[in-house]
Amino acid sequence: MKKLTLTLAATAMMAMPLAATAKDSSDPIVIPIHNWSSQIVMSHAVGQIFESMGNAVEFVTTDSQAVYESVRMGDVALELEVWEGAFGASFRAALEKGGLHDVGDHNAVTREDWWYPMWTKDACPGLPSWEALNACADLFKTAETGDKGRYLDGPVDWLKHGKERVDALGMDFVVVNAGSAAALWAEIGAAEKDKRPVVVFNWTPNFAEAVWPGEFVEFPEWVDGCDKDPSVGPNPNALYDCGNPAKGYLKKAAWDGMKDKWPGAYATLEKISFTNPQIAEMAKFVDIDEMEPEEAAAEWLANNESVWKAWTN
Ligand code: TMO
Repeated sequence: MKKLTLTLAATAMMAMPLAATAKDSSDPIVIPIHNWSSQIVMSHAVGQIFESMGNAVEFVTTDSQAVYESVRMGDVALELEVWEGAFGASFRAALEKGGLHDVGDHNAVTREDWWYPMWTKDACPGLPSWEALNACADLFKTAETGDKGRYLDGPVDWLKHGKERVDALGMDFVVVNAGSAAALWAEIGAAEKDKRPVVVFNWTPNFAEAVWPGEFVEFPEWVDGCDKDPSVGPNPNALYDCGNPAKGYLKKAAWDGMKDKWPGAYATLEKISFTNPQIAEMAKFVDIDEMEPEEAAAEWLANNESVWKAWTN
């Protein structure tokens, strides 16, 4: 019996193409998941691609800043959405320490910043300039914010530094952090009925652009070092006195050990590249169509076989 098994195994090995000699580990590839829809759906889509190649995959929900430390240590294998605006600083810090590397950019241009639906501009026609927004601060007053305007920022772990920016630029706004991405969409949705002016954190690519036409507020242009060197940006004594990059990158990152442990999956990761419309659609499946992320990922893969199958050879 034992002999027969060995013979079968040997036969199977001989039938394998030479290129498959470096085989992926059977340990699960651990993929981190965060708190916005495109990242969750994309992570499941890539997990399902890896599974189609015979790999085991596990998902773990992690903080979106601390994850760079987790990738560096190999606790998770990769990160699929490194947004320049929100995570560039944590990514760069982890790169300097070593243990993770840049696996290239998606074919996408990203922006994350203060944003308003178009009806807000009807009430404050000087927009999109930040000075015009500030002159209209009265329009955004709420009971909670007193005589200052309300700005609903993203959840705290996205580290948008809204409060620091308000201080650095001397703005008449109070920054409130949303508890979740869903709270941002609820704020816009609630304002829509009576076209109440609102300004909230938003980003692109995202489903929101197809639902609510809108614009980003134009702050002083991002300059490298604006988050590290007070002399950079218009206020010589403050950090965060610039907008986020208007043409930010969206990168993939991997643990340095991934290449040797799962060479097949790593080769696919190198080729993976999603576009702005593809990423926006992933978010839409969850935020508009109310699919579960796994289901949304499967739907996306079923509709786009020619896109992702090319990444697996
Ligand atoms: C990290 N995000 C895309 C939500 O700005």
